Amino acid sequence: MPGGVNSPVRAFKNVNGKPIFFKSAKGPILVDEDENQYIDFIGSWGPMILGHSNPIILEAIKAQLELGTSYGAPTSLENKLASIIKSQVPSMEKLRMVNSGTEATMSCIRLARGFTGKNKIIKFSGCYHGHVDSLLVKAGSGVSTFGLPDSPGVPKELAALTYSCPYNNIEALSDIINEIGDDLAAIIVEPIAGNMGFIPGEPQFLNSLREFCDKHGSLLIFDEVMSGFRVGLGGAQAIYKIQPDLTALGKVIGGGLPVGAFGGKQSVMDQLAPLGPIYQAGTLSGNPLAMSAGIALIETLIQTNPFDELEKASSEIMTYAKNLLNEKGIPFSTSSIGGMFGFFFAEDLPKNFEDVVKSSDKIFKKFFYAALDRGIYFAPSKYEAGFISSTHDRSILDLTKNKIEKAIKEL
Ligand code: HOZ
Repeated sequence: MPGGVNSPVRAFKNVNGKPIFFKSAKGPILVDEDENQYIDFIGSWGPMILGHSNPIILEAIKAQLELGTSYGAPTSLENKLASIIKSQVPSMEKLRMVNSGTEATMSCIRLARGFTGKNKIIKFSGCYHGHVDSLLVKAGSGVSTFGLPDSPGVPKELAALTYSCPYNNIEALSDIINEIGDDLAAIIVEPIAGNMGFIPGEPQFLNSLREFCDKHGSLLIFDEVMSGFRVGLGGAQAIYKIQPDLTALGKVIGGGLPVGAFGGKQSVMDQLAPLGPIYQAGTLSGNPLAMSAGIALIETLIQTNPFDELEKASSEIMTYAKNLLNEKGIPFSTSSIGGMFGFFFAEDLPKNFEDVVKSSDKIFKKFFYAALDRGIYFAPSKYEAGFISSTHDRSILDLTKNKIEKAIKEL
């Protein structure tokens, strides 16, 4: 496999390391092939919000396993998961299941173009929406980690239809919208960005997206693949009280199995085949194992609503680190919302991709390895977010603080 991996960031190339191969996981702990244990702050990049191998999710998967693993035909499970999602994210009046976040954003873009009859889209530098051709323009995550903002293989003619704008910058956005004129199909944004580190959108900025889209007859797409059911039950859109026209989901809604979903206004969604002319399909879409895992996870989240506790837990750890680092004169900033958090080696919290680039790579790498050597597993890139789970209990938090203190002493 190229780089030894099936997805670039996990190769550790950017931090001059080698990928770790894992063989098992339980609660907050990952175990590698050499029996080393790590306290996990990646959580499979989001889905493990209730910890690894959660018994409720395992039971749901086991029960479905006996009944068959894929029918390529409708099931009541798909309807159940769709209804549960809609009950928490009401802007998704209708939705469709797919197999990944990339598929979800890709389908949103096609639907927006087909519905509006327009071609151009705006995305924000450092936001990453999966490896979709139209969206690999100034993208975040692995694309930034490896300095490949505009991937070869994406035809220039297609990339030319994607306009990139700095995040949290209303003036720059307004200029681009004026330049595009009448041909803007959609604005796509991570309302809480998790692919240039963790950067929440500013409320004024996100509100301006809604206003611009309404004024220009364009669709507003919220990519909540990371933030959906991670920052709160209703995702970022509930926190900011903004209704997008379309939403892309993934990660948490599959309970650790491969799932994505996209949905929004009924008038838009009804343009999809077989009701309408815009095509989108998938053999494993709505896969019953994945649906069962997703239902079990989201029902548990609704019952337990762990988001305040998760936010307190990550901010306790990060504030502890900040105080120790600041005592040593090392600038550090951090923020958390629900089960997501981020940290930067910079005095002030970055507001956009350009700010993140300026934060120290050198100290990030040193800190990353000092923590990893003590069994703390943070994302191996400053362009990624952190994730915590409800199994990171008091003893795990104390152990993490203890290890972080030792790691910081070494810096
Ligand atoms: N693009 C993912 C995080 N932003 C990483 C996926 C992976 O390596 O699993």
